[in-house]
Amino acid sequence: MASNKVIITCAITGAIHTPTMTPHLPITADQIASEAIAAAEAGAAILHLHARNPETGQPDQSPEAFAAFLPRIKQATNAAINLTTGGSPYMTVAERARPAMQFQPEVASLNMGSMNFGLFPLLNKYKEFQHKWEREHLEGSRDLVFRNSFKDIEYVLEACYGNGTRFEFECYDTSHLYNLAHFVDRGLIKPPFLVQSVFGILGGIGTHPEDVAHMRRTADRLFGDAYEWSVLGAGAAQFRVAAMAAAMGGHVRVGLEDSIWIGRGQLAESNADQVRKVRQIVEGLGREIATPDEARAMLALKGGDKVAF
Ligand code: KMH
Ligand code: ZN
Repeated sequence: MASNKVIITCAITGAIHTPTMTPHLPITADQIASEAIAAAEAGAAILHLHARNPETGQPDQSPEAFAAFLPRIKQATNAAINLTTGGSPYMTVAERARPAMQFQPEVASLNMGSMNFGLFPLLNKYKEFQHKWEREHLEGSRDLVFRNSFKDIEYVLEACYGNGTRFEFECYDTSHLYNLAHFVDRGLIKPPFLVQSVFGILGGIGTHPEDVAHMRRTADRLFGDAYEWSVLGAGAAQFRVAAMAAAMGGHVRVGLEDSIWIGRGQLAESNADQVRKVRQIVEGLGREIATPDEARAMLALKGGDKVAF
């Protein structure tokens, strides 16, 4: 870890949660833009963005859907924009990579291995849904493989690397760290790189402190000083995992993409509230949060003026 400063990434809306789960899930371009701007103002240095259909709230990976909010966010904040190439696990990698290819962001996510992606336990929490697609989205995950083959990963790397886009490597288990090491060994990934270790997705590693320590020590052994370690805790584990990482010198990711909660049984009313809460944890430990430009320096990002939006 090059610096003691903590990069806060905020993931504004994602493709996991559905409109029925919380009235605070950003869905329209306006909501996504204003939530992203507020999250940056609260201290997020990187904004991880998905798009949604404004009427139904369904994940929408069309470049047009992203074009509806990207310029506004860029003009209003200095935060580094991170576009998803994960989209929804139901999409093909070609579809998923289109926004990052077109808009050439400073950062894009890249999922480092195929896996089960079990959202179906969420069905037990909701009896009715506002939209038909929501139940299908959750139930379909019982028989879903989130596909990220070596060929898929090569596709995204080759499609985006030439644009100067660098990656938030989503690693949901130690095997994904070894996959990442494979691409580093092939010279396809250059340091410094951001490892976003994901805890608590059903199909990936758990959220126990031993899971967090194991991912950290495995990444340290594989990558040494070549990487920056960040953590993402899904659902109720979000702040517990963030606190562990902040105490261990890592960076943190929050946002309604990964958790709709701000406390036990309490819905987060905004992404900015989650940023403020994790900032309190980080600063309470005597660490400082990184500005967007400090994050750019740590991750060798190309600068907000070199994007194609
Ligand atoms: N939803 C997170 C668990 C992506 O967008 O590429 C991981 C993620 C994947 O954000
Ligand atoms: Zn995402």
